[in-house]
Amino acid sequence: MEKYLDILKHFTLEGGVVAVEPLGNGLINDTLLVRTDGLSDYVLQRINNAIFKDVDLLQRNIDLVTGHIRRKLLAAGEGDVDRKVLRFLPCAETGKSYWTDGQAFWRVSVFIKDAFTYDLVTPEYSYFAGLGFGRFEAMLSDIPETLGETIPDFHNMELRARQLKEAVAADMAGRLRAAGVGGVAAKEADGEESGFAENGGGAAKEADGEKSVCAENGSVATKEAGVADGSDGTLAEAGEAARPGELASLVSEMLEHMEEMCLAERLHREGKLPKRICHCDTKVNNMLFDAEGKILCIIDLDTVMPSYVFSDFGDFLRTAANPVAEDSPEVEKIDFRMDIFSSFAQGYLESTAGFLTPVERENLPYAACLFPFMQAVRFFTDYLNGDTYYRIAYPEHNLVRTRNQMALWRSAMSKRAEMSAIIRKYA
Ligand code: GN1
Ligand code: MG
Repeated sequence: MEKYLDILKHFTLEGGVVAVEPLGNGLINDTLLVRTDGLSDYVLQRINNAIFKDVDLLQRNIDLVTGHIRRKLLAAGEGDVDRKVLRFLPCAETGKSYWTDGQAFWRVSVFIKDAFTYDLVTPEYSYFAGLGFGRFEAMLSDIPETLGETIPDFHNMELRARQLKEAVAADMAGRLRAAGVGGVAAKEADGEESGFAENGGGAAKEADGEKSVCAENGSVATKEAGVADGSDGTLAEAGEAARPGELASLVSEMLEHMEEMCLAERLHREGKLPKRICHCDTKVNNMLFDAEGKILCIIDLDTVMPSYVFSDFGDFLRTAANPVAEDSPEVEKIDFRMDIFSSFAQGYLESTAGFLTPVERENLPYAACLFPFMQAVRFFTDYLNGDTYYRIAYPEHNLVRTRNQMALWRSAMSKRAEMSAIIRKYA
C-alpha cells in the first residue's frame, strides 16, 4: 500500500485512498483497483514497457483517442460520459497521462462502476460488439492528429511471413531438426530478413508476451471460461508432441497460402486500402457492458493505432467464432461459427456504413481468414524460436495453439462464399 501511495501522490485523486487491491486478470500490465472515500474509485496500472517500448507515444495515442471520443459524446449531448470513454488523470508534475520514475511507467484512470465484461459470446452480444467496435472506428475516422504505431507493423502479414521464414531457416530451438526436417523447408523459406523481431528474446520473454494488454479497466464481473482465454495450465498433458511430418507440412501449408494472405499489404501499396485508427485487440472482453447488456465503453487501448479495418473485424471473429479457446487441443470441435460471424457483421456494417469503402467491405471475409492465419504464423514462429514471446504453460503449447488456429483458418476459408453473401445482405 505504501508503495502505491507513493505512486498515487503524483496524480490528483478526488478522495482519500482507503484500499488498493488487484484487479482483473492481466498478466502483463499490473492492474490495481484504488478504492477511495470519495465519489470515484480508480484503476492504477503499470504499463509494460518491455512490450510497449514507447510509452510516451502510447499514452499520447490514448489521450488523443479518448479526448476525441469524449468531445464527440459531449457534442451529441450524451450523459454519463465518464462511463462511456476512459478518463486518465494527468500527472501533477508533467501534465502527461502517466508518471515514471525512469524505470516503471504508471497511469491512473477513473474506474467505471457497475460494468461487466464477458469472455463467452452469444450472437446477441456479437451484434453489440460489432456495433461497438464499428462505432469506435467511426468516431475516430475524423481524428485530425496522426497516431503512432505502438508496436510497429503489428498486423503486417508480410512481416509475419518474413519472421516465419527466418525462424524456419534458423531453427533456433532445433525443433525442425529434431523432427527430421532438413534443408527442404528451410530452403523453401529462406532468403528474406525480418525487420522487426516479435520474438526478440530478452525483453519480450521477461514480459510474457501473452495476455499483455488485457484488463485495461478490469471492471471484471462474470468472467466465463471458454472462448477467449484458455492458457490456465490445465492442458499440461494435452500438448501432443509434433507428429511425423507435421512440422514440415505446417511450414508448406503456410507458405503455400502466404501470398494470398498478404493481400492487405498489396492493396495498401496500390492505394486501395487505407489505414485507419483501429483498436487492434478486439476481443469481446475488451468491451464494457452495463447491467442491462448495453455497450458502455471500449477498453484496453494500448494497441489503438493506424491499421486496416481488417484488424478489428478479423481479430474479434478469431476469438469469438472459435467454439473452443485458442489453445484448446480439441481441434475436431473447431468449426468457424457463422452465427457469430453474421451477427457481428450486421452490427459492424451498421455502424461503419458512413466510412467503409467497397474494397474494405468486400474483403471482410478475407479479414476473417487472415487473423487465424496470422495468429497461427505468429504462434508457430514462436514455437520454432523456442517460445520467447507468448507465455507457455507446457512445452508444446505454441504448437497446440498453431494447430488450433490453422484448423479455424481452414474452416473459415471453406466459408468465404457464405460470408460474402452475408456481407452483401447487410451492406
Ligand atoms: C496477445 O496480450 P493479449 O492476450 O491481449 C497479443 C495479440 C494476440 C494474442 C493472442 C501485444 O494479446 O496480438 O492476438 O496475444 N498482443 C500482443 O492470444 O502481442
Ligand atoms: Mg488484451
